[in-house]
Amino acid sequence: MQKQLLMGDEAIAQGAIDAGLSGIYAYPGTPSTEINEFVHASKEAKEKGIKSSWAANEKTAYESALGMSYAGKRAMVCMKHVGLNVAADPFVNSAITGANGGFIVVSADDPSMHSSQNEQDSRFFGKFALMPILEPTNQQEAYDMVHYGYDLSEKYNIPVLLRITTRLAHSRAGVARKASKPQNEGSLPKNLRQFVLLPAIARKQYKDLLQKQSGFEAESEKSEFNKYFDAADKSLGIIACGIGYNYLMENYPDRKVPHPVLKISQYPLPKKQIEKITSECKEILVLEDGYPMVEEMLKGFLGKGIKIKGRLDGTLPRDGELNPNIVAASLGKPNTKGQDVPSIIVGRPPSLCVGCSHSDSFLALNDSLAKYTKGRVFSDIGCYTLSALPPYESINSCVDMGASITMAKGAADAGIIPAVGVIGDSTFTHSGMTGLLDCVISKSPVTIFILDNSTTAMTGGQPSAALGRIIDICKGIGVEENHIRVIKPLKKFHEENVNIIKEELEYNGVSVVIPQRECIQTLNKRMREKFKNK
Ligand SMILES: Cc1ncc(C[n+]2csc(CCOP(=O)(O)OP(=O)(O)O)c2C)c(N)n1
Ligand code: SF4
Repeated sequence: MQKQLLMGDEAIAQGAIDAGLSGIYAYPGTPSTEINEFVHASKEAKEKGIKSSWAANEKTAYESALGMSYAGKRAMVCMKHVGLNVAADPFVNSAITGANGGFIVVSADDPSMHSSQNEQDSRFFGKFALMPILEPTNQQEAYDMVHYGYDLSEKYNIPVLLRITTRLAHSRAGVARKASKPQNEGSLPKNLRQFVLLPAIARKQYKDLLQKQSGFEAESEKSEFNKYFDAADKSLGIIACGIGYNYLMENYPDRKVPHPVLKISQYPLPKKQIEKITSECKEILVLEDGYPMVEEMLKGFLGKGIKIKGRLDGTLPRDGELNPNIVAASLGKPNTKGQDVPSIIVGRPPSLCVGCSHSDSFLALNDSLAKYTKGRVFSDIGCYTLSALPPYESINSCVDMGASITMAKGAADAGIIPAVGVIGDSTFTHSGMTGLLDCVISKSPVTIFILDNSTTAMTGGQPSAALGRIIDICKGIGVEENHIRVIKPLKKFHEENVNIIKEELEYNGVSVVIPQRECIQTLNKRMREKFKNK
């Protein structure tokens, strides 16, 4: 079959479609978003009746995928690395329930934080949950690993974590596809108590999970994805994990590395192969994109024995993503860095689009808060976070999805009044609703802005679960109807909006202000499509 040029994310999606996927669930987040988008847009997936859904958050996505696996079908859930924090409860527990139909969990890490609040390494989560982990080196492996991962998942009845990083997710390479597999017929778990984690059952299941570990290790030992390449110069041995192997090979265009190399793309670590390279070589260099997980494991607590080089001893930077140049420097090779960026190219700080509804909302909020001291606006994650920058400088926090409302509550409890929370519509249904309920229950004096632009703009305009529901949700949660105020964020309504906001800032209870105007990017897109179809 001819190769297809695919991004890492697309290779995973195509791999899943070809490997008999029945359902994929996701909440958008860079760099994972394109996996579900690809399945969503795939004609083939539609013809095969594959379910593809955007969930309200990563936890609900995870549990829906687990339910599909329970029914004996092959399932996938995708998220960015911080999404795995949100889904951590079902993630860790599902290692104990195990899977029925093949279940792959894709977590896309973002070392260097291109578009994230942190650069946590999902491999630690996989290790913590005692799950097998796959970490592709390139797009072809990403595709192949989905097929392999489903077989592994069904062989051991275990969810499998597929960990990728930004560069692999978003760069393209030729991918050869395999023959397409039919979907599973569907079957209930043989043991109907498998998913019932009552303590007595969970204790037994946990022992089963522990027993499976030797099997997982044996699979890693013989895995086609973990390879030992021998070489003459044993002064150094290189352990290269995931995309780190790609960066290493870019430094050897003839593919002849003078030192032994152990390529790792499947965990738990293959102990025998690790023993071989560490016993044969004088020093070890560990290349891993993310935290120094393997390096730490090899060093041990006391750091005695063979010299291990990597991120911990300064051979490689402790933070940020790897690249071929950084790897070259760690090998003592000349810097292959390209030409400097010409001075004519100036950096452009990110900013809200011209005409963005958030812009009018923040101008109104700023004017309403003018008589108070600064430091009262707790925000969240979305396009609106850009209001931290000039010319708005409106917000004072951005921690994790949903934290705006609850931080405002805590600050109000501490006496900061008025305390304002600012959250986007998608973020509100992701994890803001429960915080609002906390506010209502304790009658906190907070003013919550739910910026309703009818989409999940920051990640490219996926549908928002909040669409058309925000007012009813707020009412349902118990916010008083006369303190749910809808405004139109447009310059011509500025004075009117400022007055409404001021009234709510003065109210000694929970009030919600909902600026409602569609994101101009999705509006433009909708209009273009409308005219195209005319
Ligand atoms: C736990 C988690 N999941 C996903 C993301 C990626 N992400 C950042 S903001 C955002 C949603 C933004 O949508 P919305 O709240 O509607 O604000 P908008 O961008 O439309 O202004 C998403 C999905 C994230 N940062 N954290
Ligand atoms: S994409 Fe939409 S929400 Fe984001 S800055 Fe642009 S107009 Fe505003």
